Amino acid sequence: MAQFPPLQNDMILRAAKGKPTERTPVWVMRQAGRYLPEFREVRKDHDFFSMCRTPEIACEITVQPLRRYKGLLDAAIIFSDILVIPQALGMTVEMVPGKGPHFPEPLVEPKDVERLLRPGPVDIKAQLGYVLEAITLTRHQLGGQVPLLGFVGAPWTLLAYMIEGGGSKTLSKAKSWLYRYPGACHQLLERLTDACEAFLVAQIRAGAQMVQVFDSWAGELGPADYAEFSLPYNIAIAKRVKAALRKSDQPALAETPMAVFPKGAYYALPAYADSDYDVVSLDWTMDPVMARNALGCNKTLQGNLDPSTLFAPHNSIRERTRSMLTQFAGAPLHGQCHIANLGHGMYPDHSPEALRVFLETVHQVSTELRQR
Ligand code: 1CP
Repeated sequence: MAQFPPLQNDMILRAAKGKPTERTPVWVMRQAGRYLPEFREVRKDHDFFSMCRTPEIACEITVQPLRRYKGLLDAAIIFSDILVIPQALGMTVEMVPGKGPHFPEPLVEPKDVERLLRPGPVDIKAQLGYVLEAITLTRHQLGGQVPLLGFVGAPWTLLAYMIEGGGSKTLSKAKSWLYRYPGACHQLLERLTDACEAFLVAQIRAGAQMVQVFDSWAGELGPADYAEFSLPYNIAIAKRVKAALRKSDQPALAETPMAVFPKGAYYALPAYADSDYDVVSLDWTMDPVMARNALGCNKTLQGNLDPSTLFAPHNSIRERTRSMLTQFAGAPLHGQCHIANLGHGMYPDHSPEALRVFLETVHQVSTELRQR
């Protein structure tokens, strides 16, 4: 069992469990990435997935934003991608600079699922050991400054990429599969759920101190389709990860906070109230007061400043961040049970200085709000 340096700032972990914090902790989705010149400097000499597969490089990129925003970020998130799971299931995924992910051979018909489904559970450790190594290395490298987050893509979001073959405006291929081949979709979603469960358990055992399930395409499904093709799988992941850890030789790891980000699926919030997730991430279209009413007081909310706010003049970033914090600080929780974040990830054309303004404002305003 690895011995890691003692944690100096556990604010995010406390907030995730509903415990009081002296101010609102903050991290940002895609905090390591293309908006940072130091990321672009490393990226220009390397292929994206080779970077993910080299623990020293993944570690370096993970700590870049912590170095730049010294003392301002309350978590690191391991540099990797949600699409490493389709790769582990045997698919080829390339990252095209300036364009995004590309699958040269996406799933076209149900028999392609069988091609993926080799018998027996995917050997996550064999396939994705490089992510686990990167996590352990980074946890040591962080020296206990802040917690390290791990993640997976939700089964529905992964299925969408595997069928679309990349990003898409309408997801019409993935959605026509849902309607034409529901049986094959459920078979694939189950397979992905197994992989997500095994991968999250392995990430937590390797040193991840909180994990997030990114359901980035949740809002592309209407309420009934979400209830059939996404929600039950996401709910199962949290339940099964915690159960597996409880039964393991390190049962205390079952306390590791879990977050879910059902982007765009505001109608799904009440269903997560009774789930095993500790944290529900909100995108910027969701109203914090409405979300609190939907989820009740036993979940921590995360989010949700519109990322485009970072293109506004600095004073406007400050005002909008203050307004967001004030909404989350409404009764009955007085600003507790909130982790500040953007409502989605950083964009490549964001200015690093705009992010600094957001982070500093969260520190300053949330400290003030606690003193009221
Ligand atoms: O700081 C961090 O967050 C770094 C780690 C990280 C994470 C959590 C990366 C690095 N990707 C992700 C998750 C991820 N990847 C999601 C879920 C979050 C979200 O919705 O943004 C998704 C949907 C992906 C798929 C993906 N990978 C996209 C989106 C494409 C689309 O359909 O719009 C893109 C552009 C990537 C590439 C990628 N992943 C990460 C980085 C830094 C990059 C840029 C790669 C490059 O340099 O070309």
